[in-house]
Amino acid sequence: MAKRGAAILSTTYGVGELSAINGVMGSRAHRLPVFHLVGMPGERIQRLGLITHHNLGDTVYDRFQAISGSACCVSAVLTQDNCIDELERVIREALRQSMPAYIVISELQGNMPITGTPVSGKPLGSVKRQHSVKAELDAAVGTVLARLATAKNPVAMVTSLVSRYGVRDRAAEFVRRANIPVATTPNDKGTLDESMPQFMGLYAGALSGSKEISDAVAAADLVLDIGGVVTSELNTGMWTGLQDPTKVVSLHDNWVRAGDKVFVGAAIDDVLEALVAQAPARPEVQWPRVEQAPLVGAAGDAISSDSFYPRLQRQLCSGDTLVIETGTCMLRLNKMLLPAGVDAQEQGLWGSIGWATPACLGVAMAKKSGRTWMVTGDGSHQLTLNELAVMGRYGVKPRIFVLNNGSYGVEVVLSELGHPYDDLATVNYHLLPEAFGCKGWIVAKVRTNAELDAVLAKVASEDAAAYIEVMIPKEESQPLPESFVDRGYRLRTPAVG
Ligand SMILES: Cc1ncc(C[n+]2csc(CCOP(=O)(O)OP(=O)(O)O)c2C)c(N)n1
Ligand SMILES: [Mg+2]
Repeated sequence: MAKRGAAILSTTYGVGELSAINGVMGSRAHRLPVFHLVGMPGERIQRLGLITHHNLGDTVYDRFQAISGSACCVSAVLTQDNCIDELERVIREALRQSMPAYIVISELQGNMPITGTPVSGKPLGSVKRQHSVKAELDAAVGTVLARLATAKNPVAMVTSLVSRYGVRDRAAEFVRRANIPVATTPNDKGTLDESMPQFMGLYAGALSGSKEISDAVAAADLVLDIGGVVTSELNTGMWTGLQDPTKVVSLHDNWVRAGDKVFVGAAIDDVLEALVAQAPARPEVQWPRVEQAPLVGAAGDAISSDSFYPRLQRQLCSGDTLVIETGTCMLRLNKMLLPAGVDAQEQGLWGSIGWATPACLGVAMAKKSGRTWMVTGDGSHQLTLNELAVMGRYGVKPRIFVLNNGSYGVEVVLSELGHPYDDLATVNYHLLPEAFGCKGWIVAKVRTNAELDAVLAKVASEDAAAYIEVMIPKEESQPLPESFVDRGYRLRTPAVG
């Protein structure tokens, strides 16, 4: 997004905007500036007090503004008279905070001539998002450099916020030049090129990619958090990965924290630029490396997660994007090493299932080169699978894997077996592309490793969209130990006395 600009979402008054609010709130959680445009009854209707549809049969016309507005960091009701000023304010604020904006315009105002002279701006992708205060910036950078100079075992973590502010390459350049081992948390999968020599793998406390990675972070005397790691339970291995605050220096969007020192007015792009220029390279040191998982599973065996992911991993090439749905696949894919030049998109914090299928459509439409891959569970896919029709209509060519285990499998993992509400309706997913008018797609339903290998070879050799229904045994989803689940949900009250 950051280099290209921002997205606009237009929905219908009331019914449409309320349906969209989950997605808009997800964009807020993941710091994406989406402009949500909504119409409303015109002023003639309002002044006459007429009752309209998409409302409750009364004359409260602004009923939804507080609801939709709360998903956004800024909002405006546009009129022909205020729209130039208001749009400038709204655009500026949405970009500054990298969060959605809510814009309402009545059906009448939408057709009015604008008062004033429109400002000729820059493409959104090139607008400077935050401005620094020099004294604070210098002090922040000086503090980071001083902490780096005295650290014996620094590690870095780079979060997706750097992508939101268009400084992902700058952050990677800093890590490379300074030669600091770096990890990413589950929410930040795909932010870094995982082939970079300093990359250690996934960090999530006890649920890290390997014990070596969690040990390396535990042994660090400085954790340079570039972007502000989200400390939710799922992002920290049920809070086992929370850091001692005295060890952490965090670079946020426009502020820096080092222990009890806080610098405000230190924009992340300016901080990183200064660090790239000034941080000395550390000498060669050893750190853990995440390895490519081995190919397992005999040809005639039923596909399992263990056999599926390494095969998928070997299909990904530089320039590709992998869209990851919330569910069992996210737990697996977060640990999978992405090949050089492959990035990933996921919604780990907000975690609304059904996100990935339309996100895959969006990514496939936005990408100018490289392929878009998507892995989703069947339960998640059921929420939004109608977007396949839109993919077919616009001729985009995603490579989609629907993992059919007939269940909300990760719910079983996080609770217990035997709840009928975790079972799903039986759907013949592989028939959907045909039903939705998707032409020229590679479509298959695969049960064995040999069938999977055959269709992957076809996908690799053709420039075509693909939709693969992958049968995964339901029995794979087994509950985690109770003690572990309790730690996440804080179910147990500590014994008294
Ligand atoms: C909108 C929404 N509803 C419910 C949930 C809770 N939830 C998280 S994962 C999940 C199940 C996902 O099932 P599926 O996509 O089939 O993946 P599996 O784990 O079976 O591979 C559910 C219900 C959620 N995250 N979002
Ligand atoms: Mg499932």
